[in-house]
Amino acid sequence: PKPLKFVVPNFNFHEYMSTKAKKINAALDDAVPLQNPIKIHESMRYSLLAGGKRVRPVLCLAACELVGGDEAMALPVACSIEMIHTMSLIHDDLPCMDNDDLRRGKPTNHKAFDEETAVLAGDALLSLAFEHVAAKTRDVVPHRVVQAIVELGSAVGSEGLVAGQVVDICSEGKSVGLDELEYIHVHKTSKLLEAAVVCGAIMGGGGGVEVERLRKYARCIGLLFQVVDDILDVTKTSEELGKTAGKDLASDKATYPRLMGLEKAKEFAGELVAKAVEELRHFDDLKAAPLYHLADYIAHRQN
Ligand code: GRG
Repeated sequence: PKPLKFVVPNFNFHEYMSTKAKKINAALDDAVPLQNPIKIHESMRYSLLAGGKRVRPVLCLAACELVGGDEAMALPVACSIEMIHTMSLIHDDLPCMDNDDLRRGKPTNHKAFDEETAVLAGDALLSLAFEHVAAKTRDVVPHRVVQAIVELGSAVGSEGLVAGQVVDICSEGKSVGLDELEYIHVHKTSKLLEAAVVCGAIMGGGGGVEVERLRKYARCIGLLFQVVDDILDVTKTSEELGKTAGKDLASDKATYPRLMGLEKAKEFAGELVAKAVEELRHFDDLKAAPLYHLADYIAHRQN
C-alpha cells in the first residue's frame, strides 16, 4: 500500500514503539518471576520474553491513551494479551499442530524444553492472563475490568482464536475460497488485535461510540496484518530465491496473493488501511497519532 498521507509529522514512531515495548517487557518480566517449579516458569519466560514485536500490547496502551486514560490503567491487560498471544504461538508450534522447530529465530518451546512442558507453559500463561488482568488492574471501575475480561475470553475461545485454528486445521489439503480464508484470518489474527484495542479503550474510560469506532479500526488492521503477512511470504521468498514465484505459490496453503493475485492483494491491503484510519478521523489528530502510525507500520512492516 501507498504510505499514508495523514501520518502525523514530527511524531517519532520508532521512539514511541521502543519506549512502550520497554515498559511492556519490564511488566511481563515482573509478572512471571522465576520461581518454583523452576522448569515451568523457565519455559513460560523463555517464550514470553523472547522478543516479539509487542504490537498487540502497544495497540492496547495507545487505545487507552487515545480515549484519555493513563497508560498504567491498561498495562495489566496489555500484558495479559501478550501472554495469550505467546501461549497461542507455543501451542501452534507443537508437533500436533504446525510442528515447527523455530520461532523468532530460536528453537520453539517444545524443542528448547519438551512437549509436555510446552503444553503446560501455554496452559499456565492462558490462566495467568485472566488472573493478571483481574488482580493487577488499578484505578479502573470494576465493571470496566469485567467488560474487558469478557472481551478477552470471547477473543480467545471457540468463537475466537480457537475457532480460527480449528477451521484452519480442518481446511488442510482442501481447496479454500476467499470467504473461508477471511474467516480463518479474522479469527486467528484479527480477534486478538481487536481485543487489544478494545480492552485498552475500555480500561481508559472510552465511551461506547469511541470503543466501537476503535473496534472497527482494529478489525481492519487485524485483517491487514495477515494480508501483509501473506504478501511478505511471497515477496520475501521471491527476493531470497531471486525468482518471481514465492514460497506460497509452491505450497498448497491458501493465501491472499494466491487466491486473488499479488497486485489485487496489495490493493486490498491499501483499502483496509484506508478504512482503518477513516475511523480515526473522529478523534483528535495528535492524540490519534500512535494509532495512525501503527496502521502505517502494519501496512509497511518487513517482518
Ligand atoms: C488461544 C486457547 C488458545 C489456543 C490457541 C494454536 C491456536 C489456538 C491458535 C493459533 C493462533 C495463531 C498462531 C495465529 C497466528 C497469529 C500471528 C499473526 C502471529 C504472528 O504475530 P506477530 O508477527 O509475532 O505479532 P511476534 O513474534 O512479533 O510476537
